[in-house]
Amino acid sequence: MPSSEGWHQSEPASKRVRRESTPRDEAREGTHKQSHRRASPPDVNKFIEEAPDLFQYREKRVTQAKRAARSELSVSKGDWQKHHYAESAVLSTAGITDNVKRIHCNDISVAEFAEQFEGPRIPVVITGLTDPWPAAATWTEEQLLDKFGEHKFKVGTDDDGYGVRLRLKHFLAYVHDRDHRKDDSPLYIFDGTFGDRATSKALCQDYCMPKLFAEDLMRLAGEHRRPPYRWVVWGPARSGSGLHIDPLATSAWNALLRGHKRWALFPPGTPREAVLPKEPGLEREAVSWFTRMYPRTQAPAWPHARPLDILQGPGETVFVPGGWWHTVLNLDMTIAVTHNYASTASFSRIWRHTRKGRPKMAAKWLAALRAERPDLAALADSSEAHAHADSGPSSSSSSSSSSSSSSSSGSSSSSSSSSDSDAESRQKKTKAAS
Ligand SMILES: O=C(O)CCC(=O)C(=O)O
Repeated sequence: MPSSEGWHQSEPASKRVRRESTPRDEAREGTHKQSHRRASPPDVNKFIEEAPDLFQYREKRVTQAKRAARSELSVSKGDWQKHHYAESAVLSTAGITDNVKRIHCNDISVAEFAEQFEGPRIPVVITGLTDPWPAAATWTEEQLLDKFGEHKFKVGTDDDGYGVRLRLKHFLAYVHDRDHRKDDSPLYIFDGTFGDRATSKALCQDYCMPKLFAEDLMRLAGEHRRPPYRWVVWGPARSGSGLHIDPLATSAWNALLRGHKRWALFPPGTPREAVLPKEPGLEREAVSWFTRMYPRTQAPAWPHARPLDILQGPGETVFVPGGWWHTVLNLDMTIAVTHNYASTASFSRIWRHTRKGRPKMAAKWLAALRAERPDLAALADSSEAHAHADSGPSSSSSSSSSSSSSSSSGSSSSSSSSSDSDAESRQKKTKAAS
């Protein structure tokens, strides 16, 4: 990816799409005026083709995608709207206090970030990272439609594990359609292949790897061998990602260009059955989780760590350390990009999970590390030696569980129990990206 040097915002921030400001936004506007300026809403007609034959064609494609992505829901019986979440208060952030620290990217060095956040695994929101990206100006619905309208992005996974894809022009028409707009948990573009496909890989030129995350050790395993690691995540209000832990104990950064996301995060070690009890819908749908589960975590008698709450605005990047449970609800139309990565600070834990979950890839990775990072190869060797000497159960499997990145529209399986293997979650995430 190109470096950020020499990049300019080619469109005024005032053109950016956003919902009405909340008091929290106004407060932030004081410090990040440029990325929080009010913008006029998009011209909905641009996305909706009114010609009846085109309307029918689009409806057919959308219905096919819905049926494939959520076969348990009947489109014709209205199952997509049966919970009436569109009329509920689930998008209200009244009473939610964002309790995660903000740092500006220019105020912290890579070494300080590793010491203060990556090593101790502390979530943080970074501001300013996306300011120099072309995407800060060009990832508007209108411009994405112009450039990528014909490209089929992934909006879900079917029952056989294959990606369900929809042209962006159809997806955006779906998002703005007055009937589909009431879907409980709408379709969500959650696409891990955009960087590999001829008609979407230009998106990679629109942002750069932030210096804080640039180490990205898994790239040493080779672009085609490493697990899926980058996703564009674009979706409307009430779409989102069900509660999960990211695979192989990797950390993630999630940069939001447009719209607002609500996050809840639980620290490593939080028992799965506490935060994700076996109740229909909770696993897949962020909107159900926030409606039914979140209030329980606020009750005085809640016996576990309470979630960290983040209300992420445009221009903010959330750092999710490995092993943290997290779920995300889109509060309005959001346009974001997310990467998973491994760094020196988290290497030992990620190595243990990778060796166990992806042994072939681990071998190639280790060979590359021997050449490029002998210090880390030595760490891997010593953990290997410990693993052989250890006759008891593997300590790595209990330290955290892993799962696919999961969209609430079911673009991949949503989460795993602490007994799930990384191999299984890796498989889910790989399929999700197909
Ligand atoms: O929907 C989102 O933005 C969150 C994505 C996410 O949680 C993940 O990729 O692990």
